[in-house]
Amino acid sequence: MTNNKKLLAWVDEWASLCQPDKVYWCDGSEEENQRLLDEMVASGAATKLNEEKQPGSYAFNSDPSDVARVENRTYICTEKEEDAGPTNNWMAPAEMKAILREKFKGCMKGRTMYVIPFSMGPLGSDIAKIGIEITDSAYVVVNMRIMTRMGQKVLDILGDGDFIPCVHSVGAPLKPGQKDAKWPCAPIEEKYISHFPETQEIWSYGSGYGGNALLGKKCLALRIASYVAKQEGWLAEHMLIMGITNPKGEKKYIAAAFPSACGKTNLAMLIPTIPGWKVETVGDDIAWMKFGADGRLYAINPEAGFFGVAPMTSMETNPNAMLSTKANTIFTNVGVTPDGDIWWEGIGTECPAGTINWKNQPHNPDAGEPVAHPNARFTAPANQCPAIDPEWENPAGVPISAFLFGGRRPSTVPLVYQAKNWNHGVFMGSIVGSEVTAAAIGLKAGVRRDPFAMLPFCGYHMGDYFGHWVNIGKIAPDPAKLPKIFNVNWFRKDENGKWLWPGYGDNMRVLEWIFNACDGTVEPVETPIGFVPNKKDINLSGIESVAENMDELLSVNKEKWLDECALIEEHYAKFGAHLPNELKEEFEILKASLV
Ligand code: SAT
Ligand code: MN
Repeated sequence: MTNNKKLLAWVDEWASLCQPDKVYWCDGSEEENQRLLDEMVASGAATKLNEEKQPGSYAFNSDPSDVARVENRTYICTEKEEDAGPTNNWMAPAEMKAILREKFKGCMKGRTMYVIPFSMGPLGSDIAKIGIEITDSAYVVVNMRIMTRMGQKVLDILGDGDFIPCVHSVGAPLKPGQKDAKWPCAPIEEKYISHFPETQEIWSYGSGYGGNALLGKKCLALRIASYVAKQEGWLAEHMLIMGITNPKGEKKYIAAAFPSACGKTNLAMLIPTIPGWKVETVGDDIAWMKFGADGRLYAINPEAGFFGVAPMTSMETNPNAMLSTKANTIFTNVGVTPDGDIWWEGIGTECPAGTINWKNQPHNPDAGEPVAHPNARFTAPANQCPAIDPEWENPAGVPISAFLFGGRRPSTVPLVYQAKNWNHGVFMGSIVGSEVTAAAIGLKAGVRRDPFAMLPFCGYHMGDYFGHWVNIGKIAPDPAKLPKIFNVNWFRKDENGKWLWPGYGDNMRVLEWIFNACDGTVEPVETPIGFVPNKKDINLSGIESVAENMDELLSVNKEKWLDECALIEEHYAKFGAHLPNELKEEFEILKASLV
């Protein structure tokens, strides 16, 4: 319970607007969690999985219209349209609030309004931020309990202090006696994922899925936090954080940005295929970073769990993720086998006959439809990861030695290259592109520019965000201690569409080169786009057959890069006067070096 007057008044105000049957304050206890899960099993919303195979775990199927983030229904509501920039949907705050007040009116009829106090970041850490989410979804409550530090302990720390108010409804009020849907939600055109960065508020209506509904994640820890970070001179980024230890026992942390569903979770939990190296996981999706007293940049993972893509995750591809999900895990849109186990494409076993697919139908192998939705997810507690880093909850964070950017690029972009300096690295981040994946609804296939993998997550003008990155280089207490910047591309293909690089645990070979490049112990090759490795410096022992692909993997084809420049030109044109001069200069240098 709480005596926080602002909080009590805010909850009252929303309860009288949304008109739930009751208001329930979540304490975060095991007992509460079990009760909510039992209720959802009883109502048919959840399936309890086999207690032997998946103890404490549950499966949910979403509505087919509610399977991922909806970018065209996601809004940044700043007073001035220009401040949201060309890459965000914009509406004036007053206009959006007027629309949404109408929608929220009575929207929780027949439901419970849950109040979820949560902390992004270790409890009580001075980098952490407290949010309060009100929601009419018990599914959201049990997921938030895994993804954040949640419950009474957060209220105790909050005291009379300030919090970020987050309002969520699935947008499906019940009439008296009406039977609830298995996954209630509103039609796509009625969904609104709205952010008010200037007043630090989040109002989300109509979706129950992932980043649309678990408001601590993309909404708070990225869209609102990126805005706050710019004001305050720190970084809120769509990055995994991992620790890498070399055979001599030396350890470095790196942070890496890739668009959704490009393998961040796999990289964060990688098991090296070269002897003597160790990888440990701090986070798989979001990094908040501030300069420490020693002048280095320190990162925390604001989350407490993993909301990872299930398909293609297996004991082969990512044993640490599989083991993280072995108990106390929520699965959304996976298949459920007749003996109550989970199944998805690429899990590494044959699909048992009689498996129920994500649409809650018996799987028909002849119908050509997948068992799991391509964006099916697991929600698993981070502390269940066998490779969790001993420092992962250190409130001071971990020191970052390198940033990696990347995406899915079948051609043009080499396996790895290093920036020449900070601003060149910012340029690299600003031009990241990737083939579209299933993590968002309604995107056209093909390569799309996704600068810093922040396109759907930046809470303000993307051009100003580039400027903020340039500025971080300027305000760094000691520029020599800034992280080195690299771009990687595990997804290069040959002309027959075959992968040129084995990926997964073998990505350690590229990380080894990056680790050594940070120490300056390898001699890279200068190209127009940056420094690529000397072939001999990539360790191929055990995968000798890849040697024949290395020329192609490390090649920088001038023709292709000139084509790329035309695309960068188009991309950059969007930012107008907000594009920093430093990046224009970097672009000019690149173009000049290609002709
Ligand atoms: O649904 S989420 O936004 O949390 C997942 C993702 O797109 O990365
Ligand atoms: Mn993500």
